[in-house]
Amino acid sequence: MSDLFSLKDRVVLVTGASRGLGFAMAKAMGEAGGTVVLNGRDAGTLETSAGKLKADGIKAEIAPFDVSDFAAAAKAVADIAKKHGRLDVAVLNAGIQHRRPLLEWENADFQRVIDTNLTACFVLAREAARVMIPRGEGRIIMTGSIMGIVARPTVHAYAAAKAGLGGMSKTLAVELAPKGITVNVICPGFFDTEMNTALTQNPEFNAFVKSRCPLGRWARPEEIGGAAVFLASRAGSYVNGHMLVVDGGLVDNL
Ligand code: GCO
Repeated sequence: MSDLFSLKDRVVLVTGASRGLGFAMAKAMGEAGGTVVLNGRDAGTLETSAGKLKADGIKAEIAPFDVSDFAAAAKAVADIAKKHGRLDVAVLNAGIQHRRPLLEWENADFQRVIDTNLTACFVLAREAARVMIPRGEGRIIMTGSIMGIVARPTVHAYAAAKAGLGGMSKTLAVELAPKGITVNVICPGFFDTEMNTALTQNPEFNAFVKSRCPLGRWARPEEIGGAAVFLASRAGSYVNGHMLVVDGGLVDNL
């Protein structure tokens, strides 16, 4: 692969990386030469996931913490920077879902989703910027969603958080660009991940995705990897404050 997409000598943190889209992005960025630090809540699961990457010759490490434990998240970023002397790329991807008809929502459920999917990204972006600014370069990438752009019922807090990332990433992008840091959001469409098992196994929803998406199928997790490598590498150096939709054309298809 040409140098344009190389992440050689780059240190990359990916939150929510033990499975799903986070794992797929970590794998792609590791294959591009980066040292990937996998975050997740469970150390054992993370070890297994990091082991799969190492077996492929990828430099992988783990950083177990819960992103909604803001103090732990801040410490983890500082620890990575101390160990490696740098943090080049922060992929803020960890997210949870909660699907209920509106009248069944508890306030605490709304807050929990916002804490994990939005506030944690703010905290981690700030802490990543703290260690990136002195070196004059860095890339912050957040996992948004087409649910921050279009809607479906029941996922109120998730949609609010993902739309929130869209706005917040732009203020960060304009504030941090003079310091050499870009901030972008990848907005996945419907991916066949564990988080979406309830949807992939629902015949009606499955049929909806296949008919609405012009590509006629769910996305495979590895199909998110290229977007992350692009935004993290030299290839993406002038892309800032952007929302990169990876949905097979679904939202454009009326
Ligand atoms: C949902 C799904 C989401 C979608 C996502 C598309 O219930 O809407 O669980 O995770 O897959 O919003 O990016």
